[in-house]
Amino acid sequence: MRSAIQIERSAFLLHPLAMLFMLLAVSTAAADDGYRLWLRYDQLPVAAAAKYQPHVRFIVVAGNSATMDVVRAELVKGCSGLLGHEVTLADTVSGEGVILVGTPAISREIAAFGWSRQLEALGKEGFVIRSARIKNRPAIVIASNGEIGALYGAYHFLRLLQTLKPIDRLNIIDRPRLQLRVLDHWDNLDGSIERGYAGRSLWNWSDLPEKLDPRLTDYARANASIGINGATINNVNADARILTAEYLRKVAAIANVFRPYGIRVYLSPRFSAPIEIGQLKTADPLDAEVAAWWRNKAAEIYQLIPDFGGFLVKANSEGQPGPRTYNRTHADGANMLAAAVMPHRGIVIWRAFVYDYKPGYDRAGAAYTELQPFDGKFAANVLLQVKNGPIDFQPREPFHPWFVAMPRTQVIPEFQITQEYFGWSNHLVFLASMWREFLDSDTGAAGRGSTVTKVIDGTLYHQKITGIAGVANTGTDRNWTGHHFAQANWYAFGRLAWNPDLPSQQIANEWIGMTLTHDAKAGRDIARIMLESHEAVVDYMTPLGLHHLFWGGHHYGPAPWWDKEKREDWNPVYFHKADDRGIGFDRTEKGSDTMAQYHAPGREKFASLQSCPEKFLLWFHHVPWDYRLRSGARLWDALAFHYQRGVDWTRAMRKTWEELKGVVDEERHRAVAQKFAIQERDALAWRDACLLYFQTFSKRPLPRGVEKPVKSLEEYKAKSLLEIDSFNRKVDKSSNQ
Ligand code: GCV
Repeated sequence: MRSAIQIERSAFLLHPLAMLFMLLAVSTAAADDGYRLWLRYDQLPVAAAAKYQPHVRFIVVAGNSATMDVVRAELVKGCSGLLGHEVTLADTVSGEGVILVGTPAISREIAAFGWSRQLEALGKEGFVIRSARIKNRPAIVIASNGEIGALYGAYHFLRLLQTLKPIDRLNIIDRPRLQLRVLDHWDNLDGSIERGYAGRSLWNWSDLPEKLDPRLTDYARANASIGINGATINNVNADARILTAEYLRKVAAIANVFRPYGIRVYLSPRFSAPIEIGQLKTADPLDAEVAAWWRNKAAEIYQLIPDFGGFLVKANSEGQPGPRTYNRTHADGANMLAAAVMPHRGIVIWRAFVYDYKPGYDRAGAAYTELQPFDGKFAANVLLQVKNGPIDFQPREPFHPWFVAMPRTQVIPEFQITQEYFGWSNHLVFLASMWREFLDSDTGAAGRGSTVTKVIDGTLYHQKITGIAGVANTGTDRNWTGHHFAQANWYAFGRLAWNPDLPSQQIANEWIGMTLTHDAKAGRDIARIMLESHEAVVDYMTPLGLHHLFWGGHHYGPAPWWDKEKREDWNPVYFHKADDRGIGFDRTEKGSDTMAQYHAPGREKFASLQSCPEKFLLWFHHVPWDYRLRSGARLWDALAFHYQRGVDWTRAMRKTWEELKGVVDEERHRAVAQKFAIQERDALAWRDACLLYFQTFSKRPLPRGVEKPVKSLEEYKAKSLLEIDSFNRKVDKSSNQ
């Protein structure tokens, strides 16, 4: 056995895979700057490693393909690192402690198990991981019907080791619940990122296609490890040039890097591209020449990128061109593009973020009014992508009524992983809790328990293509996401996309174990911080259903007084409607009646002041300042308590983190501690600015227990939090709302 492996190893060194392996090794050289994300593979605690050692000695990976080479490289690197001894590749199963990976098509041993039917049912991305016997010796088998499934299985196995799970009696059967699990990058061709807070774009357009940054490979590894299988690589506020031959060659180079990892590339086309780069006079979707232009463009793309995913389109939204420009419907536009990609099995993801302004309307209801009449009118390869809430990625929103409004339309949710409305990459907020709240929301569509998850995974409306998208928070910052803890949101998005039922606690625990520490007490403390963080941020930014109180344009920090935007529905004053009587947006039948877009019985629950969940109170109701909440506190006092509670939490969190010095490595500990200092300072400003401003209407004193504001309202109004910044933040110049 030993000599066989040695021969195998020397052959391996000549193999192109060896180069990839060495490349991966180089990327781990720098200690704890966060670059390695959750794929650190540092040695496990000695006792755990000792337990694993007899089970993990040799890796046997069937097949010769780029994907199976990745499986080899990742398992050797991962197992060797974690166990602290060299785990080697072998070409046949003999001896004990073998991990065998493959598909029935490429591995005789796996075919011999007779699992083919089960593997078929799990699809090309599903897998089993089993303790089995091969040649009468114990082994661990990672099997799938597809090579990408085998890769996912390998990452799952590594996660078991990384999170110290037992591996002596394995029988894991897993498959992704949603088909399309896509990251949307709002990356511009000049390298900037709209709402990006972690450096520049990862795609270096001027170097491509000749030079491929190794970081592209590490990006693909990270995504594959959590099951993400798509990336839309340019901004939905699109530049038509992305579809020129010059750029498509660059896109193809990226797609080639991603392919072995099961990641398909998507593009955001500009609807007016036929005019801008095609020299046509119109982009009218019903014009024959326009449709032909898109058909040819699709054929050109698929010639270069045979597994191209399709188009993600922002049309007639916030100034973007679209079919409405030509008096056509959204369905006309989407279906025309869908016809162009259909012969290549491509799809069109049409964003439902449309809110044509009408005086006196309610922005929260606009998409429904505009698109609901087209339910059932979209082509079979069109999906509508809907933000989780009806406004715009606010710290807390009720679920978008769309998730029950379009039973004959394929709908996928869009999350925002990048923290546009969450203190950018300066605040710790673990978004899994918010996404869980959304996914668990009971839509009432088909009786109790009709959760959003059941809508989007096809259980309720049987949609054929399912999926989910997340606006990426990645960039060229060494740690990828700006804040070390923001990596957890990328991780959480992938894990929930794979299984929308995963508890936030499990996701947090996994990430902490893989990324920060195996110390049990420290792990519990960090998990508590993460799990409490969303509620705390809501407390100090927008409690009790308030929304969009952000400084205009850059959306960093509070400006509830803001009324300068040209559209009234871009102004905070439009959203909170504070006056002498009270505060909140009346969406009941006495107000905008947007509540009617929800399904009973949820609708009735929201409609009554008494039964409306207090976390959504001011979202749905304009409530008098003296209204008594369930706690007995008056609304004004309760509002103030929420703001204070948020600030208190930031202080407690800083203390807990301080106590973790020495448990978490110094470099990341210090970086996070500095971010926490900013977070506390910002929370304080949020509390003071909002309470001082709302007090001009409530005319009531701050209740006992709420601290006196540090500055005056005028001072808070004079400068945004970015301008008083002493931590060298970069201002996002984009001014889109
Ligand atoms: C890409 C919000 C953001 C914009 C973003 C838009 C969208 O309005 O502020 O930056 O544009 O959403 O989702 O299209």
